[in-house]
Formats: sequence, C-alpha cells, structure tokens
Amino acid sequence: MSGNSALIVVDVQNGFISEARELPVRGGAEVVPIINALMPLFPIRVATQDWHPRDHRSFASQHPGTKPFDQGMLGGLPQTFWPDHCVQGTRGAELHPDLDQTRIQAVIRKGYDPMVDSYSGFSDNAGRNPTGLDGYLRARGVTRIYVAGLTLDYCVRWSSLDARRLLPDVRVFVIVDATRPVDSKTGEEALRELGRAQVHLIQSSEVRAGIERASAI
Ligand code: VGL
Ligand code: ZN
Repeated sequence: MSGNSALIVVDVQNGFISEARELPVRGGAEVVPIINALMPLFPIRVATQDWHPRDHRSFASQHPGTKPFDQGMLGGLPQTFWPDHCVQGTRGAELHPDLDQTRIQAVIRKGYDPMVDSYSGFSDNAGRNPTGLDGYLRARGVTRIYVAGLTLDYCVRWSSLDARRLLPDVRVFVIVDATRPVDSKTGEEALRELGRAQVHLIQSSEVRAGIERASAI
C-alpha cells in the first residue's frame, strides 16, 4: 500500500538523550514520540546504532591535551573529538527505552573500528567498513528513504548523503522536525548541504501525504 518506503531511525540512543547524556543533544528526546508515530506508516523500518569500543580514537579521552569538541585529525581526516559516548554494551549505547523497538526490523551497528569515526550508517568516514545497509535496502526493493533521528549535523547528514550516492535511483528525504543537531550552526550547514545534494527536506506532518502520493503512482 505504502510502496517500498523505508524509515531509517538514526542513532536514537541514550548517549545522545536521557540521563546518560554523554554527548548531549538539545531536544534529543523530542524526536522519540515523532518517530514512534511515523513508524506504522512505513513497511520497512531500520535503526542505526553508534557502537564504539571503549578506546575509540574519536574520543577526546584518547588524545592527551585535547578536550571534547576540539578539532583535530584522525587517520588523515579532520575529526571532532567527542566526549566518550555509545560505548559497546553500556546503557549509553542502548536505543532509547521510549523508542518503539518492536517495530524495528534491522539494527545496523557502526563505529566499531577504533581507528576511524563512522557517521554514516552505510560505511565509515574513510569510506571503508561497509555495513551492508545499501545492499539490505536494495534487496528489500526500497524506492524511497526517509531519514530521522540524531544527529542532524553528523549521522543524519552523512547517512543521507551516502544514500544519495550509493542508491542514486532512490529518493531520499530528511524529516527535519524528527532530527536535532549537536550544534545549531552546523545543523544549518547540514540542511544547506542536503538541499544541494537533492535530499528532500520535509516535516513529519507531510510524510503521510507523501507516502500516499508515491504509492498512487
Ligand atoms: C554522532 C557524533 C559522534 C551522531 C555519533 O550519531 O550523529 N555524532 N558520533
Ligand atoms: Zn560516535
């Protein structure tokens, strides 16, 4: 009925929300009820999960003399050094308890290579360690990808750009009110870059109409 539309729920994890607040995102909890309400509209529902080893080199704690949010380099790529977050097996890494996980059909973990950060749900920042998400979506016949979750300026942004690049025949949408940025300035930059990459920026209120229109074609 609603075609092969996929909702990708990006990194809705305690580490970015709730009391864990490892890498706090202002208003992060507000996306949870919006995403829960959207899920029944989609036949295909996937989540991504930031899943770092304790000694991940994106953590400022691994670089003496740096502090969280400092800029540096990692493996030849520019890197923001983060507070420790989403460490494998900890509460911070768990999907948020209010997220309706019963509806999620696949969880794609990323960021487990300690030497490189991994914002996109498709591969790491160096374009290695593919997760197979593109093959999964292709195998399920996806024609439209809708991206929501955390954070707009990093994992939503990189995942959406990779979706455009890896699945060029698929239309990609970011549900803007179902995302929040780490920082409002980089959040604005993300929206501009996504627009230039032909990612459609929409609101959750428009999603139902959009899916119905697509399935009528
Ligand atoms: C993220 C920074 C570091 C995200 C993950 O989920 O957007 N941001 N790791
Ligand atoms: Zn991370």
